[in-house]
Amino acid sequence: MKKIFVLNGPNLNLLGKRQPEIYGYETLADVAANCRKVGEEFSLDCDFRQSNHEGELVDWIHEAREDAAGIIINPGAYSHTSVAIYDALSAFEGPVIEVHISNTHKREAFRHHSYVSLRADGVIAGCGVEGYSLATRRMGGLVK
Ligand code: CA2
Repeated sequence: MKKIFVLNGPNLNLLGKRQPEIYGYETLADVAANCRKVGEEFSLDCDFRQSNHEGELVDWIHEAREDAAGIIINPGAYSHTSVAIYDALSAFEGPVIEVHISNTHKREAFRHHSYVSLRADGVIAGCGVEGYSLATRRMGGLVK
């Protein structure tokens, strides 16, 4: 089994509890269970985490340099603001896939730019929480 990190940024702990018209009805725990299930098909051990704190996400990306073969990340609003997360990901050598549940390009202009996309090897947006399964499948092909 190869370990991958699946990292989630601020407010994603509210998934399934608020704004279902944008983010759907599944909770982050449902998403984690599904990632683990899909991961097993590709011999991936999904280490699934969420934080509301930029520095904690940076620390986890540093940890991934030693412990993870790839990173799937939904940085939430930090996608649009965080040079620190971009810099941390740039120091990670494995594949990075960025996931957004909503289609950020169909939303407010401030969501159209992502610092993380400058580093990501793949970007999935607007596929709902299925984007995490798609990203896990893709990661299975990249780290085998
Ligand atoms: O579409 C996405 O996955 C986003 O990364 C979600 C972020 C948003 O700032 C990005 O522009 C796009 C927001 C996450 C907030 O998640 C919530 C979920 C349920 C209820 C309220 C917030």
